[in-house]
Amino acid sequence: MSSTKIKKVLIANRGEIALRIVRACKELEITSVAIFSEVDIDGVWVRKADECYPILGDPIQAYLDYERIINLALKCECDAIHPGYGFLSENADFAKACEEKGIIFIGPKAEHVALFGDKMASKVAMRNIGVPVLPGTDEPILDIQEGAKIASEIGFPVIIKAAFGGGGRGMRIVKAEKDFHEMFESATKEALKYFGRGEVFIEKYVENPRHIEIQIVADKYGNVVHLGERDCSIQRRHQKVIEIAPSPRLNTKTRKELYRVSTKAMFKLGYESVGTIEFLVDENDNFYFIEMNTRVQVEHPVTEIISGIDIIQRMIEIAEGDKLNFLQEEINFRGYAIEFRINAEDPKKNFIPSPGKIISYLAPGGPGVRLDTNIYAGYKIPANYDSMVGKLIVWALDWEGAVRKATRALDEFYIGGVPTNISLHRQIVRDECFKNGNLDTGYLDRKLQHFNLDAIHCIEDEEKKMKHITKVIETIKKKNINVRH
Ligand code: MV4
Repeated sequence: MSSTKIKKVLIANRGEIALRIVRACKELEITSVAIFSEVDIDGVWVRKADECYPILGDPIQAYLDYERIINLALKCECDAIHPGYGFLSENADFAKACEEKGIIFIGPKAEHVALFGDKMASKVAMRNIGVPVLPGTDEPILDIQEGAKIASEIGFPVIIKAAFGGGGRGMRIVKAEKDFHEMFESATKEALKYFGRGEVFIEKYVENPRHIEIQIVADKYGNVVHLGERDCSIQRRHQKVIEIAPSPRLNTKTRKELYRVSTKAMFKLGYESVGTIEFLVDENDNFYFIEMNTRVQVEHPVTEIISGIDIIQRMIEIAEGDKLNFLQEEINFRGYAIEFRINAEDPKKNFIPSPGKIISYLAPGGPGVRLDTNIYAGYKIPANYDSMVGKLIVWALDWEGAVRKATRALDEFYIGGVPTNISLHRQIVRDECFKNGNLDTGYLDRKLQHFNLDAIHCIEDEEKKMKHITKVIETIKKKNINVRH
C-alpha cells in the first residue's frame, strides 16, 4: 500500500482538541488549518494554527456542515481532515464524502465508522469474533408486548438502549415488567429527539459495573497494538468526569484477557487507525463489550502519558499509510495517569453550564502535570458548546503518588470569574474510596450528596496569609523594630 505524505490538515473541530491537533501537526511539520465559528475567534487554536478560516452562521453548524468544510479543505489545498472527537468524528457519511473528494479522512474506514455507529450490529460483529457481549436483542424492538416478553426471558433488570445513539441518551434501566411499557416509550422518544432514529434494543443490565476501555492503534497493514486500558467509571449523567490509566483495581488476568480479545477482534475486522473498545466489568470480573468509539477520545492523554505514544501523531502517520513504528512488546506502561475534566459548570447549581469571562487564571504546574486547555485570563467561554474547557492530567510512578500530585495540582488551580467543577475534583481526590481505587459507575451518584462543593479556593487562604504578612512588615517598619533573623 502506498504512503501519501500529508502536508496540510484541516482541523474540523474547536477548543482543546483542535489545539491538541495543531500541536501534533507542528511537531510533524504539517501545515495546520483551523476553522472557527463567529463565537470562537478568540480560541487559542485559531491563532496557533498556520491558517484559519471563519465559518460564519450558526455556531454549531459551523463544525457540522461537512460540505462547506470539505469545500474549504479543497479550496485551501488540504490533503487531509482531522475530525477530533464529537461533531463529525463518527459521521460515516462525512468520512465517505472525504474519500470521494480525494481528501484523507484521518480516522478509520467509513465502513467501520458506520458499523460501530449501529450499537446492535456492533454487538453482533463482536460476538461473531469471540468478544463477550451481554444477552439481549440483535434487532430493534418493534412491538412493545414482544419487547416485554423478551425482557422477561432475559430477566430483569434490563436496559433499553438507542440503537444509533450513545452516551446514555435514549437509555432506560427497567427493573420490573410493570415499568417496561413506559420506559420503552420514553427511550424511543428520546432516541428520536437526539439521534433522529428511534430504534431501541434491550440487553441484560449489569449493576454498578466498572467502565473499562481499551485503546487500540492499528495501521493499514494488519499491525494492531493496544495501549492499555482506561478506567472511566467516574461519570455524572453519562459524562465522564475523571479517567484513569491503568485501572487501579483491575486484576492482571482480566486485564490480559481484555487486551487479547480487543486486539484479536480489531485484527479480524481489519480495523485501521485509533479506536476505543468499551467494556463493562462486573463484580465477578466478567467483562462485556458494550460499544466501540471510532475516534480519538477526550481522555487519550492518560494513555499517551503511561505509554509514551503520541496518539494524534500516530493517527496522522497511519492515515499517510505509514506502518506502526513500534511493536506491542516495545510498549512499556509506566506509572499512573489521572485526567480531571475541567468544566465551566456550577456545582452549587446542579452543575448547570456557567459560560462567561475568565477574570483571572492560575494554572498548576511542576513535575508530572499536563494541562490540555484552550482557556486563559480574559477568555470568554461561549455558551454554545459543551461545558468542558480543558483537562488537567497528572502522572506519578504509583497510584498513591498520582493521587497526591492530583491533590496538589487541583489545590493550585485557580479560575476566577466563572464557576467550575474544580471544587468537585478536590473533594473526590480526598475521598477514601477514590484513594483506594474502589470505583464503579455508581460511585459519583453515591458520593455527590456528601461532598462540600463550595468553591473553597486555596488562593483566598493565600491572599489572607499575604495580607497578614504585609501588615506585619508595615508594623515592623513603623516601630523601627530591629528584627534579626
Ligand atoms: C450498560 C450498563 C449496565 N448494563 N449496559 C452505555 C452507554 C455508556 N456510556 C454507559 N452505558 C452503560 N451500559 C448494560 N447492559 C451501564 C452503563 C453505564 C451507566 C449506566 C447508567 C448510568 C451511568 C452509567 C455510567 C457508565 C456506564
